Amino acid sequence: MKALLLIDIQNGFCPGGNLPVPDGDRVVPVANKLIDSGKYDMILASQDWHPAGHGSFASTHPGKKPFEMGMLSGKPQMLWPDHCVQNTEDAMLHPELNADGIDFIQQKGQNSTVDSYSAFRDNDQAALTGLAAHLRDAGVTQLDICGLATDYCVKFSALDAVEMLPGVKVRFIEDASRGIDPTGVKAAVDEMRMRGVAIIDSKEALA
Ligand code: VGL
Ligand code: ZN
Repeated sequence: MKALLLIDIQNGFCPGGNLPVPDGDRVVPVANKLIDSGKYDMILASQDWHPAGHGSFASTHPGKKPFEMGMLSGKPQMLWPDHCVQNTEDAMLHPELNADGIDFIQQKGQNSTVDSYSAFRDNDQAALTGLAAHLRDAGVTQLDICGLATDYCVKFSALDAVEMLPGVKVRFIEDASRGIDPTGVKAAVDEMRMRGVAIIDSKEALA
């Protein structure tokens, strides 16, 4: 049972969005090729889905600017521009992504008091989204992960997949992903590899 998990391929993380990842939209044609390939039994997508005034937004912290560190519920937190606010254009999946091919959408980040990079659980690891149980119940044995952003939501999702789904082969599809910071991307790929995530490209995924 092979599943593909597309992370946060939303307007907000593409050029023109509120938290644009460089070349973020370039993952869309690659993701569509994967969706249309027939290689996957199940295709899932995550959607960053914040309430207005979320605690990860710099605008919520007087005197703070985006990309500065702040505190959230007593823990250090990277402060972001307002992004992916529920029901706004910024939060919609990229319009060219083949949404008809997606079987299940996992929203995340709804709790204002904690950020949720991973599609599986909040950053403090207290609350689960239910995605791990969903994949377990479906009998998934291989999970390919890609999307935006490599150094944040993709990395944390892949590391949680390894930890929360023992026995499942987890692979990161590099050319179907883009990151925010080049140094962070390199560290993220190294960390994923070290923790047992296979690093592949879409050609290998489609082979
Ligand atoms: C993300 C920062 C804040 C991501 C989401 O999708 O990587 N990054 N929220
Ligand atoms: Zn977010």
